[in-house]
Amino acid sequence: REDLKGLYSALLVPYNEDGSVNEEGLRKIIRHVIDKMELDGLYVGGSTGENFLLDKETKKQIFDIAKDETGDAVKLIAQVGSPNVYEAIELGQYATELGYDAISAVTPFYYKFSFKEVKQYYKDITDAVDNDLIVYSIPVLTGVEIGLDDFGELFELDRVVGVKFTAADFFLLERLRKKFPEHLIFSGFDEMLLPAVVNKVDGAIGSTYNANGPRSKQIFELAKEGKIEEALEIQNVTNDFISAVLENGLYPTLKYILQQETGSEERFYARKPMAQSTDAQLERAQEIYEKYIK
Ligand code: NGF
Repeated sequence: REDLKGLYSALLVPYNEDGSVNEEGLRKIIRHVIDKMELDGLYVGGSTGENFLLDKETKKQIFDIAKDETGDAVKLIAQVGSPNVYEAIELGQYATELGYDAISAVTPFYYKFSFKEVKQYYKDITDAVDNDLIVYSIPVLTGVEIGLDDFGELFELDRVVGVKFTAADFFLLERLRKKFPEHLIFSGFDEMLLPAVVNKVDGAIGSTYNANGPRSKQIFELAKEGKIEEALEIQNVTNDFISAVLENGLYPTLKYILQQETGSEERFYARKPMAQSTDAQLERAQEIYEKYIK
């Protein structure tokens, strides 16, 4: 799947105060990512979209809006995973019918599933959905660690074409790349984009690319060309930005910046039980916006 390579927005979703999707705001964010950030694709239904706080119908609504606004302009990957495998299958079929280029599924979490159970989960999804699948591994949030040999077993499943690797384990990343040159590896931590590209990942999916797209693209391209010093300089500035964002609160800060960048009057709310931004956070977000993005 050469066609899936590239830089993806982990799509941020703005909500209304009552928890419903702010459709107009979401469409504006999608336009911003495609037209101004010029990214290669959208990863819809991930952590950054607060997906795991949503009911099934709202997840479908977001898949609908993203496809409708995007058309065929960029690649679309639908994150459909859930410990409720029946829902994952239904969402995978739904997104596939809509025309999504691939699906992705987070490792099942909450219960301490054995690897055998995790593998069966991916087999059940890929048997039932006529689309390629990217495993979403994010141990920092799920607590589920997958080792080199286990990745090998998952990659043997028909239609498992790669992994979204959100971890700081560069030893494992290097081993994965060497052992599975044919599978897609997407890096998940934006602050580690440069070392990930040095390790020859095929692309990256991240929250901050929604706002910091141009620098991220430069890092990606320069590193691929072997211009490491130049790429590092941009990663340094990028990481000043990301440090400030993380210190002030990841989603509140990105929501504020995207509200400004898209010229949306309506505030971009979080979905409960995520807390809403405080005035102090909004003030600091404005400073970060002016310093690094505007
Ligand atoms: O937010 C997290 C949690 N990770 C994202 C990204 O891997 C999540 C990452 O961009 C994602 O792709 C998704 O929405 O599913 C970070 O926000 C960023 O590197 C700042 O730490 O770890």
